[in-house]
Amino acid sequence: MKVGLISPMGVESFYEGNILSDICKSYEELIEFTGDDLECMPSLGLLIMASFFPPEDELRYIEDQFYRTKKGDPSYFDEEFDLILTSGFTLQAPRAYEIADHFRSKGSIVVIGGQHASSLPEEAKEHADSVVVGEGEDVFPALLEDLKNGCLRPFYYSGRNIPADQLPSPRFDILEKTEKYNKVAIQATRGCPYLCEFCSIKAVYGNKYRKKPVDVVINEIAEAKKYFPDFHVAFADENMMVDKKYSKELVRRLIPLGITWEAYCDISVADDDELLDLLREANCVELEIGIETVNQAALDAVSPWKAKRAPNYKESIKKIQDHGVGVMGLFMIGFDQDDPGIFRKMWDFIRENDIFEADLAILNPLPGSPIYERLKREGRILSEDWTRYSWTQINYQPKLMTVEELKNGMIWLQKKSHSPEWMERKHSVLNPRVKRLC
Ligand code: B12
Ligand code: SF4
Repeated sequence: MKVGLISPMGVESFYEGNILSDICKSYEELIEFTGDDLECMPSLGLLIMASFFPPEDELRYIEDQFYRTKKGDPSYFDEEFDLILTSGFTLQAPRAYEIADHFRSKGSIVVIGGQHASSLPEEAKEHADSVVVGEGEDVFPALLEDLKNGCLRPFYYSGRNIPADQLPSPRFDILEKTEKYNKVAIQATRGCPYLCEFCSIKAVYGNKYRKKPVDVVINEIAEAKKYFPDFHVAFADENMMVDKKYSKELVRRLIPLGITWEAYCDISVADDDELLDLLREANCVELEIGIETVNQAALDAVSPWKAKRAPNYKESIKKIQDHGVGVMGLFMIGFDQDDPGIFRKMWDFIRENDIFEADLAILNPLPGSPIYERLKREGRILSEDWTRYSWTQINYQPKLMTVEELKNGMIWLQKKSHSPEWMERKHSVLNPRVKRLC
């Protein structure tokens, strides 16, 4: 069997209505504006599904964005496949559907899984022969068996969280053009014990926190390293440092690997001095931490756990950065408790705390999240065009400001956080302080 595993492209950074296109006029300008390159990494979900095929099957992993053309279809559209697997989060869904429709029309069987398909399986089914909801490892072997026997079912629902010591390792060996990736996703833990109203990961993973054996994670990193000339690990965990004992064991084992890496975690990482020392020693260059907002009333409403931690945000951020690890603060704006004063307050917080990097997002009601259900019930969803579902578009009716106020405030905030003065401060004061190692 010839199998195409196709990771669909997200959307371009420039298109009408997107706040970035109000600030920059080209991709090159955007890179100059942000001072950073856009992240590019292979789909871990597809690489894991690849591990279920027997050696006699021919597997071809295709990174859609590597084949994009200004006009017309990408060249791989001419190839023939018996089976197509595709995946993606919400922003990728429209492109995943185009790919699925194209290959179905040529007679391939198409299976879709991933974050968006797990959140809206009926929608995904319109473009696929079969949809996998939740953790693929749980049902994919049965799906392949059914396919062989000619009785593929329309939906496969994963009914459980697979114990982490039973998870197969991704097939990095099937990747092509690995020099084009600037990061590699590795997963050590799954799930998150908390519940934030805007988060959609429960649609796939539930909230049972699971940890892969440390040996397995280290082996996966060593295996992946063989294939990437430029190797930097971005852990794909929702919330990596929840279990401090496990984290310390893992981070200690990363030290001799001599790699650079980053991870998503919550602010409680600051509670453990020993862990912070290890992070620095293990070349952790950045921790992406969901701080969300400086508006305590908003946090109280959307994230009770984070609301309790908020009074200590300041000292926690300082402690992490004093250990030489940069904090990328993940922020969201547009909560029901946010009025037009929020933009100035956010900027003051970022500046006063010298946050190494600020990821400023417009609140987005992602399918699969509780906030999507609530705003839908309240009739406040303005668009379900999934190509708009990045942080740069407004897709719902805000409560204490107009859509225009939210948009203009975000543009102001983006300009502030990328201003030459702030960039200068980052280079002269922050960079040396966090000793960014990559
Ligand atoms: C790595 C990552 C990225 C990478 C993407 C890499 C890639 N090619 O996939 C990059 C950095 C590019 C990225 C970008 C963004 N991301 Co992101 N990202 C992640 C992250 C941290 C890890 C994804 C991952 O590898 N998970 C591990 C794998 C194993 O899980 P999985 O893909 O869900 O796969 C499992 C199942 O879904 C299923 N499965 C998946 N695919 C398939 C396919 C088949 C055929 C089958 C059978 C099963 C199956 O089985 C797998 C194993 O159980 C997640 C958070 C998370 N932990 O999931 C966010 C996440 C996916 N990202 C998210 C978002 C919002 C974004 C952005 C839109 C952020 C932004 N605001 O700009 C941007 C998009 C930019 C763009 N223009 O495209 C959201 C998506 C929510 C949603 N519903 O859309 C997530 C869930 C984070 C969150 N908590 O909100 N992201
Ligand atoms: S936003 Fe982060 S802390 Fe909140 S539920 Fe999602 S993964 Fe957990």
